[in-house]
Amino acid sequence: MKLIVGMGQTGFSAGRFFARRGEPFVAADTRGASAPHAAWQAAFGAGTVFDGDFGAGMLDAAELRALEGIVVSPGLDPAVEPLAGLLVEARRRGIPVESDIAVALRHAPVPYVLVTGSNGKSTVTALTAELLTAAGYRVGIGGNYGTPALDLLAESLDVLVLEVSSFQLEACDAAAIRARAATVLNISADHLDRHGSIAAYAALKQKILVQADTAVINADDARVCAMAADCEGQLVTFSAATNDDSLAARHRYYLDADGESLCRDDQRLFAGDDLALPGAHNRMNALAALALVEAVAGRAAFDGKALRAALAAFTGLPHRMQVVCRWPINGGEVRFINDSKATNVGAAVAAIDGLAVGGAAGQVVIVGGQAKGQSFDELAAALKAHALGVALIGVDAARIESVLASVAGDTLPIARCESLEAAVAWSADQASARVSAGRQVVVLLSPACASFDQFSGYADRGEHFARAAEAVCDTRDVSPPVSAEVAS
Ligand code: UMA
Ligand code: ADP
Repeated sequence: MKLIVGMGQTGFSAGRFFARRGEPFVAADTRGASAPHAAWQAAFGAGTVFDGDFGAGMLDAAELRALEGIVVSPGLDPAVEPLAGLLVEARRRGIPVESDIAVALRHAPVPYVLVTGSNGKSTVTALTAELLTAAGYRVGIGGNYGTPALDLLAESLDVLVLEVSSFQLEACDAAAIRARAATVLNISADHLDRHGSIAAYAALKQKILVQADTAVINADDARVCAMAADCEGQLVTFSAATNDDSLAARHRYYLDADGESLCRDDQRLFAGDDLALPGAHNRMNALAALALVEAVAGRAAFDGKALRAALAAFTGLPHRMQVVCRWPINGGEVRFINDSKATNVGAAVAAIDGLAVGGAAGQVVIVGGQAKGQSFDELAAALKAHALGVALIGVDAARIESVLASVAGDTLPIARCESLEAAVAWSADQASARVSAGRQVVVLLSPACASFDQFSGYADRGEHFARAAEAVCDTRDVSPPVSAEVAS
């Protein structure tokens, strides 16, 4: 008997996995009556939901006497009651507790590639999967992004490419992870409210590198470089600095001196124009993806036309630096850019700095939401350097405002807004006042925070932003929305 804790996407995928294997299971959820019991029973039948109260006492219940393992969902903090008590008691009784990723990797019938980091995970996961598909592989893509990992095990595939989160790596033993290739893209503060310190957070991410056949290391990130010493497989590095050999890597991926071309060892693989993804951070993401692809498919995969075409066709994922609409005004233009997926300070700073070098005359930035225990010093510095105005939303707006006020004083217009719609309207006014002939001002949603205080997730937040921006553009008589375009 298995106990599945949490009736979210992960819990359902675990239920399907055990059902396929004919293993008995029950599910429990800390949300009581608001958990999706009916949907669960419809999917798996009566008797698959634990009836009693959630907590350590569950382990004495008759239906859980023969319990062999617990699969715990990533959204639940293992240090917070009532889960904490259950886990302590499970460990005392020697009952294994695993995340879905741990179970999936143990049962994976094909090699797997793992991608983690603070920012760029989904982009690198998706790009790697696209490139491997172009190289002729049947690729299963999922994990923290898209399809839960256990669902992929039901498909006929050649390789899995999985994004993994720090939450999924908590109940996952490093000794059980043997990736064909793995990367930690970067480490900046995120989820510190749950992990306590950046060191603890980085240690979780490091787990995927230790036994990987190929560990793909960001040579420009000191916290990632520090992980290289514990890697047992071969090292491959990527870097914006030309061909730096400080880690004595097997191969080095880097940007040429112009900062555009994608190079490997002593060769230029692709020109900047071959890559549709905009921005300096995405060149780093592309280098990481190429290194992962080589680890699976070999160097020869870069030779044909298919891979070049796939690289050129990949314009990025929704809610990441996506141009929503344009408002021509005063001979110039206000552009609305949706970067709702910037759920931490590192991602928002990359967006703000990237726009500043990208030719926009200025930016009005919408930030805020749930702070997740982050420091906002770096964000305030980037906003002070590059923003024309800042609209604050969400439950932790006051915290951000006080850091911003201490860094920028009264030099920067700041507005506390009740809603995202109000923030868009204020930002549009600020931006339009700064537009002049031939110049472009951006209204950027790059919140640096989680969205759950006001939205069901980053996608919901991004859609609200897009609707509000389009309404502004429409009522102010502009060109139609450019939904698929990506910011440059
Ligand atoms: N919850 C309870 N009690 C329970 C179970 C869940 O209160 O018993 C709450 C959680 O606290 C959380 C919500 O329900 O607020 C969802 O939790 P879950 O673990 O059931 O989540 P899933 O629906 O299974 O989605 C998870 C990932 N969510 C989280 O880690 C919070 C999804 O990543 C992932 O796509 C999905 O599994 C499939 O693998 C989302 C995410 O926000 C996109 N991830 C974080 C991030 O990217 O920063 C880590
Ligand atoms: P993740 O899955 O890690 O959240 P995404 O690919 O979804 O990463 O991108 C999330 C946000 O991070 C986006 O706002 C994007 O612009 C930004 N971003 C993407 N790659 C990087 C990177 N390498 N460094 C910093 N920020 C990045």
